[in-house]
Amino acid sequence: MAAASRRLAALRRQLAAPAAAAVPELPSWYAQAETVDETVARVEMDAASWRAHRLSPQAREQFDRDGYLIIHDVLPQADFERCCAALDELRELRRSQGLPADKSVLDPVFSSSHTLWREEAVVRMLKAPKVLPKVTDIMGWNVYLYHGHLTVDPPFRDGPSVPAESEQSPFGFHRDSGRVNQELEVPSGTPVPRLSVKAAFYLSDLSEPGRGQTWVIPGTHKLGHDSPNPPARSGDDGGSRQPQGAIPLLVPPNSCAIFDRRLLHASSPNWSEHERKVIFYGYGYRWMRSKDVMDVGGALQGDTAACPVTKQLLGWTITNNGIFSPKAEDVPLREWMERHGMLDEDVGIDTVNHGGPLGSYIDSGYPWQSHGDRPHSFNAVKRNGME
Ligand SMILES: O=C(O)CCC(=O)C(=O)O
Ligand SMILES: [Fe+2]
Repeated sequence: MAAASRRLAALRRQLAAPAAAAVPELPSWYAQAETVDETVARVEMDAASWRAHRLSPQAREQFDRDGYLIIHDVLPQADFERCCAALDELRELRRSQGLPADKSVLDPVFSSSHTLWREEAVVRMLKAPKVLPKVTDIMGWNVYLYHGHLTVDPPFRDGPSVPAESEQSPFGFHRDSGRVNQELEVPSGTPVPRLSVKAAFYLSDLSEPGRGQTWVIPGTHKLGHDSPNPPARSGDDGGSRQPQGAIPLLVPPNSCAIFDRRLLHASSPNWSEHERKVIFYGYGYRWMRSKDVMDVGGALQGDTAACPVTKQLLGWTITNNGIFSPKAEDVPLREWMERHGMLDEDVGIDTVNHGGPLGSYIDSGYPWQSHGDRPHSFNAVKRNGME
């Protein structure tokens, strides 16, 4: 009883004199009163290379028609090897933690449960010079990594053994992003908006069938959102059991497939003696929520040495409002593109928030939002009648 009343008295004292509220420390980048010029000067990207790797008219036509594109020799050799080695290391870590040898390693890339993301080549891959210019030509500049995951699929446990196509179970064809496909208000029979594309970096050799290829059904990104998946075939004629039109992406190591998230696609079992290694980077609009654990994204965003475009791609923003109505400081990718003359109609809709009551309110309240001498020279570029 006495003990209980002592505890109660202690509790009362505590409530009467609460400890000073702990003010969380601001991440270091908040404190940087950096001008946009300074930010853009720190961007580590090569404009000539960017121009060379934009979406060609043929590639755009192919992407619009089929819903995907393949890029070969996508990473510089040294980065390719470093990414492979980093995945090997992660596989060893997971095995040492008890993941059975016949189970795939499936992890988010920017998670504190491993250190893959400490490999600079993995982070650099966010801005892969042959990929990012194509992503922005498809999506525009207001993008970030809403989804980054990896898979290391072990060789088939009983040795290589690819079942006859007519005996393979139908794979799990799907559109990405779950409820997005149900909850947007679009008329029956029309597709929902694209919202994101995925870049699959195939690090292992997937040029022979049965090695765990991604399968796609070309053109299905244009189907109505409520159209059912094409039915699996019976295989009775000795042919494939996959839906009509489905094909595997047969690609050599160091290839990338950029695909529209609405494209019906599926992973397939690895029946080969080769390990399959893939890193998937999903680029969505900055106002979309992240689909994966990104608990080290903040650490990288706070890294004052990091390339500002890398930070944007990891979700960096000056204010939350800037997620929806970005100012120049929120979107260094756009800023860099503008200064290198890349903001033409092919990169889509181009507006940033330069004022109005909310803009000025935010300006007055946040000293680190320095605009420098930047002239307000944004052009609103219209494309396909959209604004
Ligand atoms: O593993 C694969 O090949 C495809 C995975 C997938 O469906 C995805 O990343 O959206
Ligand atoms: Fe998927």
